[in-house]
Amino acid sequence: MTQKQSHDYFNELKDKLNEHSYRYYVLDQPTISDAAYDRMYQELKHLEALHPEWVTRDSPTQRVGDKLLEGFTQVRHSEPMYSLDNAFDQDDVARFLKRVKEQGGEDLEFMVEAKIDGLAVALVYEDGELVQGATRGNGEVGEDITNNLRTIKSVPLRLRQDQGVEVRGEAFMPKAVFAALNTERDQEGLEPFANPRNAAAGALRQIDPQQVAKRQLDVFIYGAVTNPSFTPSSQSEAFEQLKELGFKTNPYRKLCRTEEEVMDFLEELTRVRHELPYDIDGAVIKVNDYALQESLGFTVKAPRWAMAYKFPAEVAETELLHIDWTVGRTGVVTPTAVMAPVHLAGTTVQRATLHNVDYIETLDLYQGDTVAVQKAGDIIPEVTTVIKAHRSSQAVPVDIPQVCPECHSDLVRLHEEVALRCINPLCPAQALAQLTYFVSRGAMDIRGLGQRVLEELLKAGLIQDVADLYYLQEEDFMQLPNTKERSAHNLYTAIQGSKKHSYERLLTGLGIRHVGAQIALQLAQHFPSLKELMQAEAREIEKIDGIGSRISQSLIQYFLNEDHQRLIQRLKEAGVQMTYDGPSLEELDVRDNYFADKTVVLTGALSTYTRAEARSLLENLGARVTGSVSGNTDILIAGAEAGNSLTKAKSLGTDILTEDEFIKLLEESE
Ligand code: 3BD
Repeated sequence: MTQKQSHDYFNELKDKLNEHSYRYYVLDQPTISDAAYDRMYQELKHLEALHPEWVTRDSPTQRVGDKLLEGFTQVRHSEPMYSLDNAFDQDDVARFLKRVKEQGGEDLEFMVEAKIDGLAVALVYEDGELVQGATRGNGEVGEDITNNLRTIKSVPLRLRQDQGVEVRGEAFMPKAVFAALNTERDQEGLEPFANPRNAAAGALRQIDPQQVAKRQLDVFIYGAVTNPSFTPSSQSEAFEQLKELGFKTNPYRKLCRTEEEVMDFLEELTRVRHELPYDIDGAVIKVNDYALQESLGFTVKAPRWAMAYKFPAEVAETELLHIDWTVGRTGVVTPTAVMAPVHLAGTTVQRATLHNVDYIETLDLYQGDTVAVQKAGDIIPEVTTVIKAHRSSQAVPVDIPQVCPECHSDLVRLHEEVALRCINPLCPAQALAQLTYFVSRGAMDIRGLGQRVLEELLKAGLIQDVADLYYLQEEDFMQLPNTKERSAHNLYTAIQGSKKHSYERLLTGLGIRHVGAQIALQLAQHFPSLKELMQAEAREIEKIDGIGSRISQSLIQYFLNEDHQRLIQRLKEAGVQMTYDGPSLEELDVRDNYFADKTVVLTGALSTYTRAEARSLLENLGARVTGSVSGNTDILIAGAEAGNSLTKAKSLGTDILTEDEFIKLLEESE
């Protein structure tokens, strides 16, 4: 083949791949096998490696780009992305339909669309090529997340016609992907995401597209900014044209002519919502005709021609069978209601949180009660009320345990606490919870060592406490079920590697009451070694800004305990670092930076750093980062969509920094 022929062949291959990718990811109707697709993809990659000059931005191999070093930049939308007024019941919907009909006449049409519970995004195409992708932001200004949106397989990198258009849609994480992700996070000892929406939001904020690609997001496009080459005259026509251009649109939509049709479709969506492979949280009802839309116009924030209908929270009633009491890391014993299985919001539910003893008393819960359960944030079921009318006259209140369900030692209820606590330091249930916490990201950060492995290690008698981890050999892991040489090696290396962390991580991992990661860091900055901290007197500890007797007493109690002393000794003998190696207080103070000794609150969405990163940078500069604005706050750092905190800071006259100002000051402080 000549160079020319082979380049033509390459282009044909690329076109074919794009077509199959479209059939697979957009239409959901593949016409070749995955294996055949993969062979073509590999061939394309091979040719691109031989001819780097042939690689174009719209090649299917170019979805995952480089990490962003500078964080996201802001972009102004060519036309604002409006909000929607909410309807919470059918009456609200009926009023909306009536109001619109008064202006548009009785026989106007409504497009009713499933409302995808994801994140609103905008995609800009020039000459058929994707050039920008952004978040909605505040509707006027969003963040440029082009490289992240390019990883979504149903986002066309090139349109089926070479034209310019800006479209709007909703990016989301399919339920199945979400479930798998949370299982994985659980095994790694990470907090699960509350719902697919949060998981998708977390994914789109990543600065590394490779990480985003792993999250397998998807998108539905529901609108576009009209321009001379994109001129639908109605929402139904817009959908047709969007499909022709190669966009994925949600099939759950219906053109309705009467109020009855609208209500019927809302009911249909309510019925099918849990069978859909993605979350919807309601419906959007839009006037179909664009000319009529225009004459109805907008309020300051929302179109007068559209309305969002929100599904009511689902409630189910079932019978309480018994209460499961589980012991956490700190010995707190939490109650879970075990109930007769009941169908709720798409899943069968038989367990629901009862929070704590106080909550049970407030509910006034009796054995065998009929209870109402609801999903909080639509994920974790919660018992919300007791149906007292169904209670039998002989019923008795539920039992509150006197002894730990695991180790049978007496439970205590410390004054002013809503929780019951097991205070036996040798309680095995506490041991697992404590180990899980010790290896978690915020503490010793031992990757790969999740709850499952810890459980097996405990069961095999290979460990009892956190110090034992450091005495494990590779062979020990190979005794565990399904553990091969390679993973045994990885676990061993990860544990050994964690020895050399600066000691605030160890201090966090010990799980001393009231001593979380931030307090541990402050303590480590003042006491350069664990030894010095252990010898410190309460009044020395309390000299630290923000640390009072509650924390100092907790530390002193902890270190007085001989079991704890032995544990620390064994950690030390195993070679776990017991000193601080971050910047010293002197270094922090000498720098005399803007943030030193200031009390800072972070609010709104930052685009350059995660909250945790910003917090850690500030703390390294000697600032104290707190959760809410008060008279003690020196500085508020306000990211996008800062809400109440910003209003409050303004009213208090607190110094307010924008994200840009914050970054500039950070750079000057380095
Ligand atoms: C969906 C606005 C209009 C074009 C304004 C009528 C508020 C999120 O499936 N149509 C949809 C969906 C959302 C929409 C419009 N059609 N706006 C729509 C929408 N099928 N979810 N939204 N949005 C998108 C929002 N997002 C974050 C914060 C505040 N508002």
